[in-house]
Amino acid sequence: MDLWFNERETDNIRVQWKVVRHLYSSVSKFQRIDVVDLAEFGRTLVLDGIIQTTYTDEFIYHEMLAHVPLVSIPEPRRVLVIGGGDGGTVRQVLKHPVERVDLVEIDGEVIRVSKEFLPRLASALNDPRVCIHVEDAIEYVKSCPEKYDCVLVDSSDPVGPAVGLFSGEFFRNIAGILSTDGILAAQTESPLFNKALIKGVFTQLKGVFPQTSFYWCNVPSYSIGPWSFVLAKKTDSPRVALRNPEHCRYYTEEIYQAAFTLPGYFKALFKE
Ligand code: AG3
Repeated sequence: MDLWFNERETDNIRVQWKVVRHLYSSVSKFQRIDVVDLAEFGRTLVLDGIIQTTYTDEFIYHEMLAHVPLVSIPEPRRVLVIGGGDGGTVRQVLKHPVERVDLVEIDGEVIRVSKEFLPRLASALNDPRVCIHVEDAIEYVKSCPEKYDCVLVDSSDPVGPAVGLFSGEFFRNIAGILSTDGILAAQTESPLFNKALIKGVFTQLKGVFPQTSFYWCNVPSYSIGPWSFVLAKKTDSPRVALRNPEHCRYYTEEIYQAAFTLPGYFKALFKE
């Protein structure tokens, strides 16, 4: 029997993926969680009907979210990952000589399901340097007494529990818990289909951080093409010599340089 998962990308775009096996389905306090094996893409985590990560291309997104900021500051020691309950971002962060990684994920079920069905990513969460907090990051960053060298926002799309993770207040609170040379990186969706979101993030961050830039890559399982990230620094400090983390499949120094070269339509978002 042919089983196809119909993913809604926008109101007007749906994409179909061939399902080899439907392994898990539940509804948590926050969202519907599914795990499927997709043809070509392999083991896949789906939240509220949207693909979050697949074994075949997760490395592209997770390497770009983690390594670009982590090689941009001298000595990242303490890192905060917001969202990212599948463990893919933490796994990349641990390739750096960090002392501690705090993961703040609102939905403990995502962590549990990922540990069971996506162990290649989620086993990173068992590393002794990782401390897991199952709570709302919006509250966490308001009252957290810690200082971080790097904060990574690995959120889902800006609907439901993730809406507040793109707001000005959230970014201001992050600035407050970053160390003097601290850096923030966040996933910021598709520059073609989420223009308003990217413009909003730019405006909010510009008011808080002296240096804000966007970079991008292609993540095939986010099937509407290019995917964007924002990088914001607290100081104007010059970029440090880039260090290559071990065992990357996507990230290289050349990719770092290239990723900040934005296509015209993307650059135009900051002029309109
Ligand atoms: N977070 C971003 C997924 C966005 C997918 N959206 C879409 N295709 N419309 C992924 C979390 C992985 N750790």
